[in-house]
Amino acid sequence: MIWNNNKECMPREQMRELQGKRLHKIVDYLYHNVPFYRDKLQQMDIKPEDITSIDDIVKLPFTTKQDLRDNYPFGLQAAPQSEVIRFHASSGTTGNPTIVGYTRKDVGVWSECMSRCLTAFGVTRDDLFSVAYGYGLFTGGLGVHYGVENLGAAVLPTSTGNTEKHVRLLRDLHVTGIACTPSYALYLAETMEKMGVTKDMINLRVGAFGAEPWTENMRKEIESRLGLKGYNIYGLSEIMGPCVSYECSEQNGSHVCEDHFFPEIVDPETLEPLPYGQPGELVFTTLTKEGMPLLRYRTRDLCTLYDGTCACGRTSVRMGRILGRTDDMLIIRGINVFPSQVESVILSMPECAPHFLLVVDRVDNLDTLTVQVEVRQEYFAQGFDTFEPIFKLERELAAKLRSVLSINAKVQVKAPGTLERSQGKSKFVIDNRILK
Ligand code: DLL
Repeated sequence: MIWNNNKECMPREQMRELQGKRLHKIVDYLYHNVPFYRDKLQQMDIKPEDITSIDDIVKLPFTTKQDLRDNYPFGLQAAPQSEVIRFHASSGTTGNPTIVGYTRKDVGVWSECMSRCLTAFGVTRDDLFSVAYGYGLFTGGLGVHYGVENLGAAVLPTSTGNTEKHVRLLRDLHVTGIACTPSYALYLAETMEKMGVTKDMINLRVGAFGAEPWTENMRKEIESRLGLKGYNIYGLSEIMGPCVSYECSEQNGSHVCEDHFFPEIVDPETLEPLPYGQPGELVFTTLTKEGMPLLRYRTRDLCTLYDGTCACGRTSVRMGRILGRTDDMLIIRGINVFPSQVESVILSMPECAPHFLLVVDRVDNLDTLTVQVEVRQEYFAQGFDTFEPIFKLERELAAKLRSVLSINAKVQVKAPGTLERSQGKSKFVIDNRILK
């Protein structure tokens, strides 16, 4: 099913024309309302009338997270305060958080795009949808909430926390859909198992998972433990929130809401645009936003874009899975390591549960990597409480990690349930080097 046939299946030429018109308008709007952009454009000798087609996007300046921090809190806001009806803030581990203001029209566009996502996942007015992303400054909770309501399905605003109560509600209210982080979905499955609630006792059939990287193996695991079909949803607060792109029934990449968010891939070093099919840093320009529009915002997410009509009928550009982030890439003894590489090795071993932690340290001026991973309950029950099978698993895992990462990692296999669980985004890395 398609929510907005006109936009989601628009012929490519027509879409590019629409994007070009919208780009001109947004550049003009920023030029007249945001001194930061006016200064940048003037320095580059660009006037709004120079931007006449979407191809002109390459002439425009990039925007970085640092620009948002430097202009904290309202420096990049284009709409007057009286027009803003909501604020969200992105979680920043360092420095100021990013404050994003939305006008009434922005919230409407957001709900529209969220309804596109949910419809692509097969959600209808007959569904009861539990929104278990955090409600609050994070965009996950309220963002999905408004989309469910806009579509006409019923929303159960469970948010995070009190997972046992959540399980009881899923069972008693015959909840059919759920939105949460993939790691929370696994935590929910664990809680259900502890409570003796099997997947046959609940009615979940569709899951909207995102806000953090996840893999095909995690998808299989969540689907089999919760008895649903899991779909990817991607987004970021600076651009809107959840809804920037979404999978369809083909699950062959995530369709970008391109009439609102124009995607590009650039080389993160040279910032040169890269063609479809080549991985690089994902960059977005908001084409219709009023509150805080951004030109060529560098997401720091690494991925690949694909064009071509999808078998589902949508014509929009698709994003591959997020391969990593330019800023969560660890450099360990000079070698680039992405947590997602470690995850894929761990998930390829049947004995390992999808719960792991990378601990990076510096001992005698030498970087060390320790990978802690939990063993699955069923293996633990079969003798993993003795040392020998644990040592064997540690050796096997270390050898596999060495062949994939080209560095030696120390592996520590842990008992089930011992690594800390997160209800929001998971923390996969502790880098003790930063503290020294
Ligand atoms: O995480 C918005 C969101 C909420 C998306 C709920 C999906 C569902 P931020 O907190 O600003 O916004 O974090 C954005 O999270 O740049 C990615 O690195 C990561 N991310 C989001 N969705 C995915 C995904 C929300 N599906 C940052 N796969 C982004 C991988 C994701 N990473």
